[in-house]
This record gives sequence, structure tokens and C-alpha cells, in this order.
Amino acid sequence: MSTDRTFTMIKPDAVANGHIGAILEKIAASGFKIVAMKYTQLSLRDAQEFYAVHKERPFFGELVEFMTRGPIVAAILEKENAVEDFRALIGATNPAEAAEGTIRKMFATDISENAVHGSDSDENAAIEGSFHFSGREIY
Ligand code: RTP
Ligand code: MG
Repeated sequence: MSTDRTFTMIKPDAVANGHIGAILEKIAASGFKIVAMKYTQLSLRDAQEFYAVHKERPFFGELVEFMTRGPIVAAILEKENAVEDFRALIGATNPAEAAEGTIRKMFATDISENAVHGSDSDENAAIEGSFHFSGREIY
């Protein structure tokens, strides 16, 4: 995957609250192009593997339960400086600390149920994108 890509998920809380359209609109308006997208649901195993880096954290069980609770939207986004710019667009992990106008400020419930995921490095963007999409699903 090129370094101009990042990976995102619209998490189960935002999907259940009817925010898919508004979030995708904001992503598009911010200059990101969708190069892959699917509506899916993580299995327990998927979520444990995807968030394996957090497995020793106290919130891991809660995180896995939340992320498998309902469907998500997974997508690969393309833009110059995609990883950093997307993290800026979604805002701080805790919506109470997120800047005005960020996706988490607008749509997240709390620090656990925070509406969206964004890769934190080019390396992780590539790993996470490949976790969800095969080469022929990326356009
Ligand atoms: P993400 O990976 O989902 O984009 O979020 P992030 O980088 O902003 O935050 P990270 O530290 O990677 O945490 C991953 C997700 O775990 C949940 N979390 N809950 N209850 C808590 O204290 C807590 N802390 C983190 C959130 O869903 C967070 O996005
Ligand atoms: Mg993270």
C-alpha cells in the first residue's frame, strides 16, 4: 500500500446511531478519496487480532465486546499525508478532549465508544488495510 493511504472504521456506535452518511460526507469534504469500502461485522477473533497491541490494557475486553457488537464500515482512504491528516480530522481518542469540528467531537459517545478508527502510522495503515481487503477489492 502506498504511504498516501490510511485505514478507517466507522465503529458500531456510530453505525447504530445512524451517522454513516454524515461521517462519509465529512471524510469526502476533507479531501479523502475512498479506494476500498465494505459494510461488515468483526468476529471476536478479528477484533482480538486487530487490537492485539492493546491486549494487556485494562479496557481490552470492553473494546473487543464493543467492536463486535454490530456492523461497521471499513474503508481505505487516499490523500496526501493521509495518516496524519485523518487523525487530525477524527480528533482525540476521548471526545471530551477532541477539537470542535472533529468527527469524534461531533459523533462519539465517550472514550470507549468513539465513532471512528484511524491508523496511527503508514506501517499500521498498510497492515490494517490488508487485514480487511484483498488487492482486488482496492481501486
Ligand atoms: P483507534 O485506534 O480506534 O483509532 O483509537 P486511538 O488510536 O485514538 O486510541 P487507542 O489508544 O489506539 O485505543 C483504541 C481504542 O480503544 C478504546 N479505548 N478505550 N476506556 C478507555 O480508557 C479506552 N481507551 C481506549 C477506544 O475505542 C479507542 O479508540
Ligand atoms: Mg489506535
